[in-house]
Amino acid sequence: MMTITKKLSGLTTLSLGSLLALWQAPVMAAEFCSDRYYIDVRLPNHARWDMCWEHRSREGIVLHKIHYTPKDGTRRMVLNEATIAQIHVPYDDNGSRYHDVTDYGLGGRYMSELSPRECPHGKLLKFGGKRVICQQLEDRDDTYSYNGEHLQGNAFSLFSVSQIGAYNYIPTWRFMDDGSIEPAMGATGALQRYGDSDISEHGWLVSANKVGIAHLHNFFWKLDFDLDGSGRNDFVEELNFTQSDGRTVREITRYEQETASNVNPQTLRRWRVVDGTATNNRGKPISYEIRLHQSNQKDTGPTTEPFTQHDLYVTRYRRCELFASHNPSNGGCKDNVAAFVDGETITQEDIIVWPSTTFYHMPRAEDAPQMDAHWSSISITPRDWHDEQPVSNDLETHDVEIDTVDTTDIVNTTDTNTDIVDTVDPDEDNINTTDTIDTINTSDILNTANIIRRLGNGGGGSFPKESILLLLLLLAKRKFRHAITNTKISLKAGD
Ligand SMILES: [Cu+2]
Repeated sequence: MMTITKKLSGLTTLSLGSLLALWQAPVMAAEFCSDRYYIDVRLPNHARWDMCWEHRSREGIVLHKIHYTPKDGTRRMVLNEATIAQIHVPYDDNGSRYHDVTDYGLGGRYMSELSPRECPHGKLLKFGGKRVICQQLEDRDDTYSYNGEHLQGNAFSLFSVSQIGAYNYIPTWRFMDDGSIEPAMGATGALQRYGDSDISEHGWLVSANKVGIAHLHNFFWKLDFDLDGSGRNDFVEELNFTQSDGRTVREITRYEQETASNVNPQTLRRWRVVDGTATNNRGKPISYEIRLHQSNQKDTGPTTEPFTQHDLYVTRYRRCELFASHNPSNGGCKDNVAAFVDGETITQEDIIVWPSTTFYHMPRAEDAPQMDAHWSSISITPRDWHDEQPVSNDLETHDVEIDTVDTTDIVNTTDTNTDIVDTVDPDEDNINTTDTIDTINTSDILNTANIIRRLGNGGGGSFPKESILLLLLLLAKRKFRHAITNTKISLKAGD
């Protein structure tokens, strides 16, 4: 999809004289997919994420070729593919044991059409004419708050909604300005199964003689890490921390073969996917760390559900290994992720990580007739990907780059009333020229300056620098309008 964002984000980085050339330049096609399925987001503080997306009937929204570019840093691939691999929902009365992704599916007719109201200040992405993804910019936690300096962190998120039975699932991916990724799953809607009071020990009485049957939601993700773009030189480590006599000692075990592992609160266990070649400027291998920080509830199901025995699996890539359970086993493929772990070496092989987390849902009276969203998530954070804290507001060490702020950012963060861009006009896939004429107005420029001030020195402001920026932007605005007027026809043709 050709978005105005790409053009405008570059607008203020160019000299005013080259403005016209910029506007007429063709938009560079996405590297791995058509523009329509390409997402390219630059966060207000310079970090950039770009990726492709795909709709599948079972997995729903699948993300591909996920690249992260730190502020002033190198664009590198993190994940070749990221997807939901199963939602397994066994009920306490053993009356149902759902495998929602394979038995039903997150995509196709189960995927809901999103309304603009569900995506405030965001952008709706369409599949086959249906609005299926909401893309939003959002604040995250503080990047830091230290010695009187404060920097608000930001992120962008993608979510879709799938209705399966009475449940609405909300698969969500959050991409942070510091390179962190948070895959999350929300579940709302209504309780799926009730019984009468003779099975009350399997649930909770939510109204007269009506028991909401308790159940587990086991969420599985499938993460194909290809750090720095190469799939075959990544390896996986398990990190444990053993406490003894007041000291804690780190132990690192590198997986040589396919492995199933568990959360271990006693050893503070986490895992790390490490690139075999690329290092940061300090010579440390770049890596991403995986923590299952919500796995304080665990399902250990019957022997017919061996995939519940472990919390995280590491396997060698096989084309037919798609789902954590109920995997299509025709053609000799195994049925579930526990069976995928069959002793194969993972050295110099493309590695897949299958993290999971469990939510035990014991119904409450408050869950009927509708229930609130309950959320489960896992944590994927960079370790030695950077040389230091990658998000900085120090404009003295980084050139004053006005391109931090593009119009999308402005709309999403400070100027929600403007009718710019499809961020607030979800019915349109593409921007038309009428939209663009409005894109920069004086209030936006003022907002831009505000954002620069915030980025520049935590709100204190440095008047002369901003005055220059403001002047440049005002000049840019005049030139820009002129450029648009002159190139309206060529833009339409190129669109
Ligand atoms: Cu539930």
